[in-house]
Formats: sequence, structure tokens, C-alpha cells
Amino acid sequence: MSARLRIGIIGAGMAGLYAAYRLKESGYEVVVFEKNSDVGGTWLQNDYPGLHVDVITRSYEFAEMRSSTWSKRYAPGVEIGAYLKSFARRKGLYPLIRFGSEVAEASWHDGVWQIVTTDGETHVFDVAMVATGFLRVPKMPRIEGMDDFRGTAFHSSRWDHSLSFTGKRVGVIGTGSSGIQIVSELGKRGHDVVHFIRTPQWIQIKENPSISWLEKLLLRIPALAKYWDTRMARLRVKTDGPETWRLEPGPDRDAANQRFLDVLEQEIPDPALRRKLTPAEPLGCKRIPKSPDYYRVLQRPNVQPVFGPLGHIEHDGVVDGTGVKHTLDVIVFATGFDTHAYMRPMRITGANGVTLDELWQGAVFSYRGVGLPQMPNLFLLNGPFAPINSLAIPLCLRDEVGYLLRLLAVIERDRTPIAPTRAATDRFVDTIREKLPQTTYSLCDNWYTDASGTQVIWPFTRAEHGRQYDELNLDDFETFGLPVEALS
Ligand code: N01
Repeated sequence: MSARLRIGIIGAGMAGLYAAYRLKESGYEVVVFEKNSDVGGTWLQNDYPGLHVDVITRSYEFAEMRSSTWSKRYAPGVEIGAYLKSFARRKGLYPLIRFGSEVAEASWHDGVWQIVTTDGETHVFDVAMVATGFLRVPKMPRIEGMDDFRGTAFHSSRWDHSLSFTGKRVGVIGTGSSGIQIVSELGKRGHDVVHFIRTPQWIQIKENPSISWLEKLLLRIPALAKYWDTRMARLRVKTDGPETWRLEPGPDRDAANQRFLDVLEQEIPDPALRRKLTPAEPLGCKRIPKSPDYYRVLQRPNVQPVFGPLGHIEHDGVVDGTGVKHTLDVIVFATGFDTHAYMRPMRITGANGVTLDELWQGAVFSYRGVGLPQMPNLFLLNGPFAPINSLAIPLCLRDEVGYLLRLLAVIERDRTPIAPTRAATDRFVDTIREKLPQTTYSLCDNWYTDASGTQVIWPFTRAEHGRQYDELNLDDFETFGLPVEALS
């Protein structure tokens, strides 16, 4: 182990950048591996038309670099991308990052992590930190005939910007946040759009006003910015209800349900269409897409909703489940991500040759979202059971990285690698599994659901997420002895 820990971070998205910044500030030796040519991760790869962040953007910033220049309450994706680049530049992170450097494998040998990139280079670290995210690997469905399609087809996170949509008929498959935003934008631009809706989703209609020049001025003054943020937080509770409605049944959940039904009634005058757009699944079991205008756009003459499962795909279009053919020039697969890939397909091998795939056979899990048994000195950010639905990512990272910094100080002080024990990890996972059935997340299959049928999500409050890290709980960890030569 070197005098100051050498730490290899995998990924330069929001998590990797934030960790790199905090670790660098603490004097650690940091190298970041990033397969893309710039920072941003999800916000670099997703750049479809209409992309906006769906949390109030002032709560989507790092506390260490506040911004007063967002154009809208829910800022366009391009502004988030620019913010992350600016964070990396202003915090001096670019020199730490090896771009175009994809990690193929990481293995624990003789008390260090060996990180091997796809170009065959090997790098050695005391600690590995995996910040690869969970919305990274596109999920493409297998639909009969899809390879015969002669138009242009792509996943929402691989947008073909060379394509002109003028005069083209576009089919969008999927009603998650991506599909809703894409259909709204293309529809508003007047394109001919067919939206394939296999399962209607609950959609929150939220206006997205511009932030005026006066507000931007106020946001430069910390006391006034604090007032603005408090006002927004209150507004959020008013429109979204208290965070606990998802976590336990009761009147708040019933009230939320009624609010959504009222909005459907207001937005969709045609009862037949309203019936088709009213979800059968319980509110909140899937992550709720937000949009100022999706329902209104869907009722425009240039936008056609098609309900039910797809039939098959032919060379010039999609045949729906009732046998009707929809002739198309373009198909956008807004079909989501393999959210449980996490650091895979990287090959990760921990102590005694145990691999990540062996550890996660059947189900993904973690210790407090950040650690794994048998993986000494390997830490995850936004790992399994992180509060990815309820807490804005920067706030989640503040909790996680704060805890990891304290753990790293112990590792450096004692010069001993550590990993959570299997027993402590099982206790943590059991607490989560016990609580999940009360939450809305457990009420349907969604992208949190793993192969064993468990929703991999934080089922407690935001405050409890922070509080779980109050104590280091070193008893939950075991040490991994260094080889004799490393001790000399
Ligand atoms: O993906 P999803 P997403 N035939 O998994 C449908 C974040 N995000 O990319 O419900 C027909 O939610 C599937 O249908 P069904 C956010 O966390 C954030 O939209 O399985 N349809 C579903 O409708 C979000 O939750 C932002 O019946 C098929 C859709 O594809 C997460 O990313 C913006 C199908 C997948 O929905 C993922 O959202 C965008 C098939 N064979 C995303 N296969 C912002 O904050 C799948 N579907 C900006």
C-alpha cells in the first residue's frame, strides 16, 4: 500500500467526477478511466430531442459549485452536460482523466487492484471505485422482423443526429421518461409521430417555466438563493405530496392517486382516449415520467397513440397487436436500460478468485449501496439499493462519498484492506427486503426489479439514507491481510 492511497475511479459521469473531486481535495492520488471522449456519462450519451432533467435543477447541482444560469426550472439535458464539463474544468479534474480508456477487467491480487483496459494496459491501485452508473447499457427488445426494417432505427440513448426528420414518419416505442420526452418534442415540432404504448404510465404534468433574468440575479446572492430553493422545495411537496406516500400506504397515497386521476380528467376530454391512457398499474410502482405537455401533444393531429403490445416489424413499418400496419421511416427504441448491469460487462475478480458474476448470481445486492463482500477496497457509487428514485443524484453522492472518505481514512491509517462481511451485507439487504412490500415500488414489475423479483431500490426516507452513514460500523467489515512482502 502506498503512503497515500492510490485510487482508480471507473467512469467520469456525475458520480465519478464528484468522487474524483472529493478524493483529490483530500490529497489522494486519483486516476479516472473514462471510455468516452469527454465527461458526463449518461448526460453525454443521452442527447435526444426534448431531454430535460426531471428534478428541479437547483437540487441537481453539487453543493461545491452552485449555478445561477439554468434557463428553466427543469433544465435541458444540454445544460446539465455543460455544467458537468464546467465542474470538471473548474475543479481541475481533466488532467486526472484518461479518456477513451475502457476498463475490461479489475482483479484483486497481492493486496492491490489491477485494472486492465481494453487496449491491454494494466494499472495498479490500492482502491478501486466503480462509478459506471445504472442507465448505461441500452436495452433493445427482440421483436420479430426487426432486422428486416429498411428505415433508420436506434435506441433513445444513441440518437442519430445526422438524420433529418422532415417529411418522415417516426415510431417511438416506450412510455418511460425517455419516450414521453421524445414524443412531446417531436410532436411539438410538427413531425408525424406514432407512439407505441404497450403499458400506459402515470405521467405527472408539471409546468416548466423559464427562470427569469431577475431570478438568475437573485440566485447569485446566497441568502436569496436559499429563499428561492426553499420556495421550490415547498412547491414540490405541494405538487408531489410528501415523500412518504410511496413508502407506506395511507391517505397521502390515496390523495396522490386522486391528483393524477384529476389531471387525466382535465387534460383528456375524450373519455375513450382517457380510459386507454389510464394506467392499470398502481401509481408510483414505476418511476413517474414528468412532462408539461405530453397529453396535449398526444392529442395533436400529427401524433397517433397506438395501444397494446406490438405484433411484428416489417421492412417499412410496425404491425401492431391488432394486425394494423403503421408505415414508418424511423423507429426510436425508447425501451430503457439494463439497469442491473452496473459495472458489467467488466470482469471483476475479488479475494480468493471470487468473481462479481458469482457474487451476483441470481440477484444484485450491495452493502449500503457502496460495498461488496469479498471485494476488498472496492467501492461502488449509486450501487444496488441506492435511493435512485427519491434522492437527487448529487445528494445521494454527497452521502455516499462522505462515508467512503471516512472509511478510506481508516484503511490508510491501518494500512489494511477491508470489505463488508457477508453477514453484515445480508443484514442490510434483509432490512430493505422487509420494508419493500409496504412501498409502491413492489406493486409491479419495473426497472428496479431484479431476476429474483426484488426491487433494488432504497425503500426508506431521504433523511434515513444520510443517517445510515452516521456510524462507520467497522464491525461490519473484515480485513484482508496483505502479503508478507507488502508489509516489509
Ligand atoms: O426507460 P423505461 P426510459 N414493446 O425502462 C417499453 C431515467 N430517465 O429510458 O412498461 C413495447 O422507463 C416499456 O413498456 P412496459 C429515469 O430514471 C431520466 O424511458 O414494459 N414496449 C416502457 O414503456 C427513467 O425512469 C430522464 O410495457 C416496450 C419503456 O419501453 C429511466 O431513465 C429522462 C418493449 C421503457 O421505459 C429509464 O427511462 C429519461 C417492447 N418489446 C430517462 N420493451 C430525465 O430525468 C420495452 N418497452 C431527463
